[in-house]
Amino acid sequence: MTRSAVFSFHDRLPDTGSFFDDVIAGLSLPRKALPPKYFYDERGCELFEAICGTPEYYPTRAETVLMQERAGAMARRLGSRCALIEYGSGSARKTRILLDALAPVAYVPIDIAREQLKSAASEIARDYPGLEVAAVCADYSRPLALPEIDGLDARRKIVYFPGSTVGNLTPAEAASFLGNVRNLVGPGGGLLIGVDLRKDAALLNAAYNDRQGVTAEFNLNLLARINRELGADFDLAAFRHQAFYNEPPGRIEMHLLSLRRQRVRISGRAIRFRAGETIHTENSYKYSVTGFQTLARGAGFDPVKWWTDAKRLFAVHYLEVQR
Ligand code: AVI
Repeated sequence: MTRSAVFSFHDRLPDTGSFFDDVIAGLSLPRKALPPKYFYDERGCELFEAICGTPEYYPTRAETVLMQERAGAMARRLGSRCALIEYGSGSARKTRILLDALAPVAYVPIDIAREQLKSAASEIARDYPGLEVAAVCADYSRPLALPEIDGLDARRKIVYFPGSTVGNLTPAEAASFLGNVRNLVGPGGGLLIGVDLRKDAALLNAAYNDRQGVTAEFNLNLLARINRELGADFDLAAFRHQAFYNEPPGRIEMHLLSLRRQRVRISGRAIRFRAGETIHTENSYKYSVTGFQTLARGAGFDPVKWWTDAKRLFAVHYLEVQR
């Protein structure tokens, strides 16, 4: 008997009104900033995929090799017959390595990028017959409720959060995010999370300033998106990509630098820029193993096990809810 794909799609994304409000609020701050979650429109997703393939951007390759080498050991730690919930599933390439080793009963991918989520999740449903796939389009930086699918409540829940996206939150935001995850998975639940490690500044600076300029285009696409979706008139040639490692807090900062004094209109609102002023578009925090474990403990998780690659570029941590 062939088993058919079980696939459902749950749309929980706020409307574009919140995009406009967030953009105006961010650009009205004394130090202008925009939330990095808005990078990921269709073009942004394509550009992020391209970043992952640049010679300089090591995290994706390091994490993929780590998953290929250690997925069996990870699956043994996580235990079988669980429900796997993935945050920021994107193209879900690393997920397949984990799904092959873990064989969960349900897979709940959650992402803000609707089209990419739809296609990646439906392909997984097709390729893993018998696996219940319930995709949720949502902003997982806020608390969320899981879709009501058969038997989910009774299953041990494991959240998978690869890609070091936790690094795009400040440590305080990361602590509150981990607290939300702890509440979602509940007692007995776990979290498998990919975290980029601290390392030499030269390697980090190169990773966010690739020679082909893909990261620059990814950063500038945020302004292009605001032009497209909110009817703004950003002149992309009047802004430049900037990324650097800020050693004391241990984070890469990405900015868009205004090359001249200028005024931009966004749906009738005027925003002024000084020459040399920046919009802070992203932080990417890097954590030592102990630094991340301390953060996790503070959010109610026990660190159980961690794995790294041969070059010690990247770590995957497995955490369980404290008893
Ligand atoms: C998604 N996130 C973990 C990436 C990072 O490395 O912080 C986003 C990125 N920004 C520039 N390059 C990649």
